[in-house]
Amino acid sequence: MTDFNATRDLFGASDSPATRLDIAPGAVLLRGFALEDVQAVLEAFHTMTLAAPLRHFVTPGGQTMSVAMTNCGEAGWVSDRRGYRYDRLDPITGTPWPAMPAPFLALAQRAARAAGFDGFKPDACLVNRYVPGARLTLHQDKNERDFRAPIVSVSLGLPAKFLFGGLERTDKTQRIMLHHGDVAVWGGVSRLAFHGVDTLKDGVHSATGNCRINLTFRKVW
Ligand code: MD6
Ligand code: FE
Repeated sequence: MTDFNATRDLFGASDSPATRLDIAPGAVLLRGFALEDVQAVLEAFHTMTLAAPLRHFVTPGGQTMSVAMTNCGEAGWVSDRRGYRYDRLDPITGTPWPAMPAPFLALAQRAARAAGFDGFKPDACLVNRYVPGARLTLHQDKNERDFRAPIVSVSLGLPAKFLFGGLERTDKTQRIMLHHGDVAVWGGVSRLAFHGVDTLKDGVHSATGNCRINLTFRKVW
């Protein structure tokens, strides 16, 4: 199936168990890259979701999304009947999104550098929570203003099957399992590739319980 080029210990501390896999030009998977940050990142996740609770957005078509979402950073991704967009304010609280926690920013910048995108300055982190049965249909991330910056995507908790296609919705998709601690970094000619997440299978993970948490860092403005 997928023709991965795996290279062990290309980056990071010499005792890092991380492995780097090329998914497509500009798209790499850093297996286990976030493991050393997990404790601090999950603590920050719990604190920030108290200020900006996870919620189920409604798509412009009127469907309630199965994935629960929230944001931190200056720009937050929101959806309602009027469309998808980024907003400075949380529509639930009417206040700015919580600041990006330091452990989030540090991890995102370390991963971007390891993937060859030095100087990444994310101003948005979309936080996704999947419970068994939740899925994300094929989409492009194209509401950001600047496509030169990559997206850094951190997976925590239950594993999920990531679908990675091409620049057309109908292009063939690769299927890649994303595990606890994996980080995908995604830019260059793959920046606008269609992608999605297959229906989450039931299970329990020691770090998150019965769910998968995904953090995607973007440069929006
Ligand atoms: C997820 N991720 O993994 C959803 N988008 O839960 C995304 O939609 C995504 O992982 C752009 C780049 C990487 C991603
Ligand atoms: Fe996406």
